[in-house]
Parts: sequence; structure tokens; C-alpha cells
Amino acid sequence: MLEASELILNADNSIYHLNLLPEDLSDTIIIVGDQNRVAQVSKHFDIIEVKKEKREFITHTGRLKGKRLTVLSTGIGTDNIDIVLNELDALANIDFDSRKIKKEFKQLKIVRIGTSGAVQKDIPVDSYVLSDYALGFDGVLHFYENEGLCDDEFSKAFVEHTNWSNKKPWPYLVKCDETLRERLRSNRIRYGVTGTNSGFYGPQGRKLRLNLQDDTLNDKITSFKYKDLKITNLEMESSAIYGLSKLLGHQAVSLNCIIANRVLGEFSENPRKTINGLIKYTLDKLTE
Ligand code: R1P
Repeated sequence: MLEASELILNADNSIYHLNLLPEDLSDTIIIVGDQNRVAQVSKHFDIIEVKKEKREFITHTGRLKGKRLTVLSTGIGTDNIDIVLNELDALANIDFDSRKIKKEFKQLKIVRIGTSGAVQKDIPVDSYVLSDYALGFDGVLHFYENEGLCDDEFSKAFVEHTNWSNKKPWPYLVKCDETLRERLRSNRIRYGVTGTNSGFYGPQGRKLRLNLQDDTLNDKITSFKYKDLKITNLEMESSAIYGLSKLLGHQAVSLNCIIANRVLGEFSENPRKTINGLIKYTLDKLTE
């Protein structure tokens, strides 16, 4: 039995941070960073059945073309993803009355619709990247038993190429779910390796008033190549989404709108339009 301090429930038996009851959730879940993006997604639903929120976690569940979908905001960062993935899994796979893990496992399909900056010249602003792999610089996955999950050879090559400081977490590489990837793929999408950083400024090589531990890290990220893989873009959630989904047994794919190109110094003129395009694309694919 999970103690009250470990599986934390609110007075109405909803899960602590997400403020959701098990019946509020579909097994197909779109996660977005920005709270405002939740309504940008759910406005396409034929009907919205559930609207709940707490802190940065806003959830709408509804139906589109007969399919039940949940859209949920995670806020920024892999620390939030640790909360979101564990609580989504608890909603699906833990009985809140008995506080025991259910005998029958329910698999969730999780699709991130995010924004990101490209670190390769040939990935233009306003394009879409599906993360075949996510490379985590954040360290969240190291707190879980994850033997055999990550490609250590890739990590070793990356650490050597970048002269990665051993004061930083060991970068971990996790693959997307292939079945869900197949469902979301098309020739409108580019495929790549998404670096997930533990911050927006220093960790992503942005220098405002503070000096960086390694000024050349972004250049080395751009020039790194392992077999036929290059790091395509940087954001702040995908590694933990992939890692925790794999460990929990759920399917996950991360789709990102490229709203900046860090090599060319460009930023999208209309990021909302680009994000809307990816929302429509994803909803079409999920309801096909
Ligand atoms: C930083 O501005 C935020 O935007 C990106 C990053 O991953 C980070 O969360 O994604 P979202 O637009 O999905 O939040």
C-alpha cells in the first residue's frame, strides 16, 4: 500500500499536482509546455467534457471525431515532467481507493507538442521536428533504475567530443516509441535528435550577463556526429518524457515547432501560426 506521503491525493481523491481524477483522463494525451496552448488545442475538439487546473497544470479532456483526447500543460522543464509522467501513470495504473498498483496495466499514448530552437543551419524556422531520440542533459532519469535503457556509446562519444564537464549530469539518450512515431509520421515532418537542457539561458548557451562554463558548447553540439545522427534542436522536456515513458511502459513521441534557429540567429515571425499548424497536424493524425 502506498502511504499518504508517497501517493498524495487531494480531498476529492484527485492526484496532488494535476488535480485530476482517473476518469478525467483519456489514454491518448497531448502535452504542451505553455498553459495557453491547452485551449489552442481543445478549441478544435467537438466537445470539451473536463476542464481542471492547478498551478501550471491545466487539463482539458474532450472528444474529436468520436475519439477521446486529453490535453495537458506541463509548464517548463524536466522537473515538471517528472511530476506529470508519474501522476499520469498513477491515474491510469494505481487504484486510489486501495492505494495499490492495479493488476491490469493501462498503456498511455503521450504526444508532446512543443517549441524548440534548431542547432543545425538546414533546419529552418517554422519547420517541425519529431525527436527520434532525446538526449538529456538534465539528470532526472539518473534517479530511477534504468539499466539498459540508454545508448551509452552515443553518450560516451558526445562527452568526448564536447569535453563535457564531469560536474554536469551524464547525458542520456532515449528513443521515441516506434509505433506512435509511425502513426505521426509524414513528409511534412523532419526527424532528429533533440537535446533537452536543464535551463533556457546558460544551459542552452545563451549569454546575457553571466559567463558560461563552456562558451563553445553549442558549436560542439552542432558539429557532433555519431554514426548518421546529429543533434537537431534544443528544448527542455523530451528526454524525461521519453525516459520515464519507457520505464513506465507508455508510448511517447515529442513533436517540436522550430521557432528559432540558433546557428543563423533567426526567430519565427509568427510562432503562433506555426504552433497552430502542428496542433492541427497532430490532431488529424491522432483521429485518422
Ligand atoms: C522555453 O521557452 C520553453 O519552450 C519550450 C521549451 O522546451 C521550454 O519549455 O517548449 P514549450 O513551448 O512546449 O514550453
